[in-house]
Amino acid sequence: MSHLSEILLINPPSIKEKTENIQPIPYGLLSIKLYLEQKYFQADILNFSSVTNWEKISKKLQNVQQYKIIGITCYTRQRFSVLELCKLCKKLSPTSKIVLGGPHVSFLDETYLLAYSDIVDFIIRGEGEVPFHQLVSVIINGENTLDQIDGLSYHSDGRIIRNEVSCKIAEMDTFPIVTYSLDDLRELNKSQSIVFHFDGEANELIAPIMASRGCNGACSFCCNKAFWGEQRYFSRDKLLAQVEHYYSLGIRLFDIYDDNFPNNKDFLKAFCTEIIKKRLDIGWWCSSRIDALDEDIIPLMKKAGCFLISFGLESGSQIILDNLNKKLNLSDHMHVFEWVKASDIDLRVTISIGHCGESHNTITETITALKHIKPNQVATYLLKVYPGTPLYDIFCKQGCIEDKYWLDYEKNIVPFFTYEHSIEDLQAYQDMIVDSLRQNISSSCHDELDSVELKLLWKDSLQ
Ligand code: B12
Ligand code: SF4
Repeated sequence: MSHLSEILLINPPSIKEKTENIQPIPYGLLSIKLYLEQKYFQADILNFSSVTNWEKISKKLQNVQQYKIIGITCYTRQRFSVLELCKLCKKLSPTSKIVLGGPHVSFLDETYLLAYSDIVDFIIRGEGEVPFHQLVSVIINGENTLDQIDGLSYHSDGRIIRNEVSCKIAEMDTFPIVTYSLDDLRELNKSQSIVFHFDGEANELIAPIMASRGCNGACSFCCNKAFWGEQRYFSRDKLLAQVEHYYSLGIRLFDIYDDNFPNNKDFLKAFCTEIIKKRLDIGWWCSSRIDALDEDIIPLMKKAGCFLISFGLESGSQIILDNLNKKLNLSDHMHVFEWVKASDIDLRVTISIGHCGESHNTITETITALKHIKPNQVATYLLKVYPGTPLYDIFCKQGCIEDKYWLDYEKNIVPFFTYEHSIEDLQAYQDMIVDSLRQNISSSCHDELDSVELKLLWKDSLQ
């Protein structure tokens, strides 16, 4: 006899924000569902990423009363729709407990719990699998107590209680291998960003895989360090099992979601060697810090199917790199780009515009660096401020923002870092970069007004 699930996990829409939610079933939400299954709890997932009106969502939530716990992912970009969804769920099922998790609410838990005490019951800060399972055990089985749950924030006698986060040390291999169904992969692959990166191969299905969480960097605009802590890897065999699962379904292309996949050289070497030994005919791309790669490993990565590496260059100016706490000397690592190109791996760099100290001169340095590096792809963004980042703290201290900003439906989706420059200045800097590359651009893609992706061709005559 099948048992009705008492746990619902929801990927929110982006109706209020009027943006595209490019995550049809976020990797993290799927990981939580699969982790619960390991612990013998069944959870249903509702994916509202492409739903554009609340009537449809209400209809899909008709049976919501059956769920004792409703968990919703909250990234900054969907924060208003998440609140609308909480209101709707509480209206339809007042006794269900609503739990939020994800990088936005993890750093604004008190703000949200105080402002929305009627519709948000719990917030889990940071990594979700273990604490969500602990919470489910308390609510459904009456096991343990709330104060034993890592990283849980909740109401108690008119106060907000914030439990310490300690489960970051959970062994990665205790988590499940995340595998999407073919239908979900098809949905995921509609994302503009994926189509752009994989170009001609866009007809083939691409699967996201992950070897690690966290990053050894601590850049000022990124919440990674505060969110995940030190970088932790799955075992090589666990990653291989993920690849081989998809391989057996005919999938040959992989998007490695890690922030700095190559950081652990032994892991990378062992992974590439196994792919080659097993003759898995796959293609994959990954992100890397510039200081994570050495000359020997890059040809091995190529042999194992790596066709693109994306580097968070951010700027060609050492002053800016120091200001944003990149913790590397660019001139010491410029040869990495040469090694990548020499191995016939496509080179992508991302540039963020508007850090402390940005000026006409630093932008000129960035342009000079780009012309020297000659990447195949460049993505430029105007710097935005996300909660949980050192940049956000600077913005707060300067009185440019306060936590309640995020609750105001009238406010811009995510604020630009306008501490030193206006948005117009930042756009002018972005135009400077794009204009300087104009004759090398083979195609471009404007994800939004503030972000431009370029594919570049470098002919000898233009060098
Ligand atoms: C892959 C990725 C992308 C892909 C998305 C592909 C896809 N279709 O999903 C691409 C490249 C397209 C992308 C784009 C962007 N991204 Co992105 N991306 C990531 C990345 C590297 C991995 C996401 C992931 O799957 N993580 C792994 C899973 C396991 O983690 P998770 O989803 O966070 O889930 C865990 C917890 O959050 C928590 N949790 C999550 N949901 C829930 C729900 C409940 C109920 C509970 C209890 C817990 C919980 O538990 C989960 C398991 O531990 C993260 C950085 C990172 N390392 O996480 C950035 C990240 C998510 N991206 C970010 C940003 C800012 C962007 C962009 C806006 C960047 C830009 N300038 O354009 C765009 C816009 C996206 C959009 N339109 O919405 C930020 C989000 C910050 C924020 N506060 O929201 C992150 C965190 C990077 C960072 N450190 O700043 N991104
Ligand atoms: S290197 Fe990338 S992922 Fe790591 S802290 Fe810096 S921006 Fe974040």
